[in-house]
Amino acid sequence: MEVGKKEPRDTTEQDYNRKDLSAPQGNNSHNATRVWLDSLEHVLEFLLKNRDSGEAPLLMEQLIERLRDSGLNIRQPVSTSYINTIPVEKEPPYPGDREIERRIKSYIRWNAMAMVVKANRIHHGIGGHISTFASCATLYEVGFNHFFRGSDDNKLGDLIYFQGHASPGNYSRAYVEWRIEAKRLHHFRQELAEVPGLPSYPHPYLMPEFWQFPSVSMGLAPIMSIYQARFLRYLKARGLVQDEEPRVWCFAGDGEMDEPESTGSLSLAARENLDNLIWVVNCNLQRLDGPVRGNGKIIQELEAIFRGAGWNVIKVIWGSDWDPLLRSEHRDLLIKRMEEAVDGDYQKYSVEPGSYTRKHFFGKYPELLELVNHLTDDQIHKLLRGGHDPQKVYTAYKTAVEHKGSPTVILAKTVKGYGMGEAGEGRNITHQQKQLNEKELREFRTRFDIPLKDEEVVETPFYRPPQDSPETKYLLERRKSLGGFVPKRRVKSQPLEIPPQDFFDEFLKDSGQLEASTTMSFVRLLAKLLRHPAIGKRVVPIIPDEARTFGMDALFRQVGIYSPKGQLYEPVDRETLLYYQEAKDGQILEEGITEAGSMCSFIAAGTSYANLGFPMIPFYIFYSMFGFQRVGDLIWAAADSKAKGFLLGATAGRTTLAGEGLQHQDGQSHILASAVPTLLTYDPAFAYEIAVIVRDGMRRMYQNGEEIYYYLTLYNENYAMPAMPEGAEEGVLKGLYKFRRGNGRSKHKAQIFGSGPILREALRAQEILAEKYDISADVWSATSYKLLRGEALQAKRWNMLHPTETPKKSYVESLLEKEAGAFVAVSDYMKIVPDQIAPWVPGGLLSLGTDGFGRSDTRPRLRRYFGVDAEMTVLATLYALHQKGAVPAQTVARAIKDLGVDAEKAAPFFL
Ligand SMILES: Cc1ncc(C[n+]2csc(CCOP(=O)(O)OP(=O)(O)O)c2C)c(N)n1
Ligand SMILES: [Mg+2]
Repeated sequence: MEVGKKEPRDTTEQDYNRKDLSAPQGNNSHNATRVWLDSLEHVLEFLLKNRDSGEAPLLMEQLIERLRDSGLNIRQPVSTSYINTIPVEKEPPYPGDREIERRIKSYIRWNAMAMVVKANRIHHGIGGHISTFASCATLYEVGFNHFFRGSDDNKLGDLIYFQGHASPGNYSRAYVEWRIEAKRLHHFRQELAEVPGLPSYPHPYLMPEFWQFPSVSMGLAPIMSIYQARFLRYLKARGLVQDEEPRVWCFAGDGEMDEPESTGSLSLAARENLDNLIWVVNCNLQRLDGPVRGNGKIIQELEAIFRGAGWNVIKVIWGSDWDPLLRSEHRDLLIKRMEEAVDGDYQKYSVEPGSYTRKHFFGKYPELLELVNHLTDDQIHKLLRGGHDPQKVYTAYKTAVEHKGSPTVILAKTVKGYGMGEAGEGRNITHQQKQLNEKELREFRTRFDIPLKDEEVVETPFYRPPQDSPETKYLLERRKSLGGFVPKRRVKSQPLEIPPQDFFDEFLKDSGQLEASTTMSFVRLLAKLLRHPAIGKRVVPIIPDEARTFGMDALFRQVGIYSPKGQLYEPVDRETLLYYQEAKDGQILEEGITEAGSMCSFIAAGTSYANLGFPMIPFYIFYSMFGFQRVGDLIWAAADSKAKGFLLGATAGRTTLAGEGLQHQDGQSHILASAVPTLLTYDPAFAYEIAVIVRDGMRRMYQNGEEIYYYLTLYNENYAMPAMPEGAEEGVLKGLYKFRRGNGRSKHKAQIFGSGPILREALRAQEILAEKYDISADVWSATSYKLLRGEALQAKRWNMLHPTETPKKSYVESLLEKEAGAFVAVSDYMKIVPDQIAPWVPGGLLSLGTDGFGRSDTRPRLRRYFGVDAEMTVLATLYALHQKGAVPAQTVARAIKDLGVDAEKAAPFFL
């Protein structure tokens, strides 16, 4: 041991008892610490004594606030007092003309209400909502007059997700903006009327010049808005857009926050510092049936969730009328009372007269009762909630747009059905209220000063101030200075030039000895597209943590994984060629395990051609089982959004994905996909089919401007890829073509349709049938039953409606009419997939498929179990021929034995 150095020793119990471990620095600072600790002890003593007074949390909050104000990095508490986040002293002056804005807002309120009332008067039960917009009118109007930026002058406008069922408010504003005419308001929810009406909700598909984002399926708009904001950053990081960054706003309901999609991706928004994103949650404390959190406080609960996730939270709870009360000497007691009351109480206060609130809210404490002595009952009833006070809302929005480093959520307290009075204000029935009687209409008119006479009110006419009125001038000037009207959807982008045919040629050739799966073939094509000098930068590969499963890890190095932070660590596989490379300008969106998030990225990229004026080509590749049945509603929203791009369901097929079992093996996505009208679905078997489909898809979507998108299933079975047969292209795209003829010499004929890797079972069946049963079977590749059916339905409909004219023949009919023998279809999907075309197959179609739950086992065993292997295909062909009288029953019975099929095994359909 060195001389002069003290030997270290363990801390002893006496040390702890001496309580001086916290001040090792020396006597002076030791004493100072002692004093601080003592004073904190006093505070603690005080708090413990006043445990029930509600002062403890307040004091703690004030302390934390002070510490933060003084620049210390203090963690935010997850919840704060039930008061506005921004104190009154920090409110900026209101920049607009409050009076004129109030009048405009009132007219918009009136028309929004009137359009629902009128529609339901004429068509009872047509529906619509009054109370939601009534609660968020101020939240919208402050935005329209001061914040929402339009996209005129070729700028990128703000991207705004409006609360879906508040759509009457948007239509009504468009009307007072002189953008749409009264006749369209008259036809709200009557889109099939002669005068085209207005869609119930924000549907870009149905009103493509107006709506940008579908938002009424609860929870989808919130999650889509996160990935939209993120996609803007992605484009910027990759140097693809240089304009001033638009903001993404999302208006959502408090009930809507219960959807897992609403809150499921909050942490991504915070992690990636999306300060271009602002959510406004309209906390009217009610959902459809009743209170959102009657026994609690939705605003407090949401605050904790958002803060916990790292968001900037701004609570707008109380209107300016409360400011003097909150400035009084009884401030703390008032806050305590505000915190005691639950949302169910607050709902009651909005329904009952002021006397009730005086007695039950303020009356609980004599000091508070006295505090409101100077107010009449009516004044108490009208004490505004923050979300109805333009000053408070403006303050919150201004703070939100100036906030840096994280997304902001504004939790605005409102009253559902505000202004509807007895017809529904704050009542549980308000969500469904579609009618107001004469008295209620008159009260509404009076409350909002609508210039209509008593006798006019009965008719509930729409009202808009004349074009040269101060109100119209004001609101038009406001919109002009903010860059134009919103919402507005416009396709500004130019068509893309698609790579020429020879770019794809390598995929049309025979692969020789080389075996590959359709997944590998697709990945090779994607890698090549990424390298294309013009198109490459527009390709957006999206993967939910499955790149290695699909053999896409080579792309990590080729184009990098997008991360706003770049790569702050050395990846463990750095010395390998294909290491996990994250980069600020990475091109891959590696989303982690979130199919919902990935789908939102797909939508953001797929709508970029319209919403950002810059076409991008997303390729979203996922486990086919976790596509349609997992995020089917987002796939539906993609169609409504007019998204373009390619969805790739990989590891497809109930039997091709061997081993994975019931929860993974997909035999149904093609049937679920068949329900989406603008989705083109394909089940390709070979590399050339994929190349033909992808090329044509790019041509149709990005060159011809068709607003469609694609779903392709990809499999992981390896085999040699054949060359494309002469002239097959048309059939590949239309859904069916002859791949290999039978020998033509045999006694009987048959036609077998195969899809995906199961086409190879059909080819094996072809051989067995020729060798053992003297049957010449032609084998067809059926790439899309959905498309065949769609085209056949068109022809059928035309024929039905034009009975005296020469009937039209569908593609599938003209293709099959000259073919002889029995028709059998086999695929790795449910029988109902090929059955889609059965009505047009001469003599009917016998379909084999994979109905039932999957099992973990080998491919041959699974294919036998579901009855989609070559042997079962042979059997089915024989049976189909027998039914036509061509083959005796004994031949079929013998074949069952010869082919080793167990006829008594239970059918797997319901097992
Ligand atoms: C996924 C989904 N489920 C159910 C509905 C039906 N629905 C429409 S509005 C609504 C209540 C919405 O409550 P909230 O989000 O609080 O909105 P508010 O009208 O109160 O502003 C429901 C259940 C829907 N549109 N979407
Ligand atoms: Mg609500």
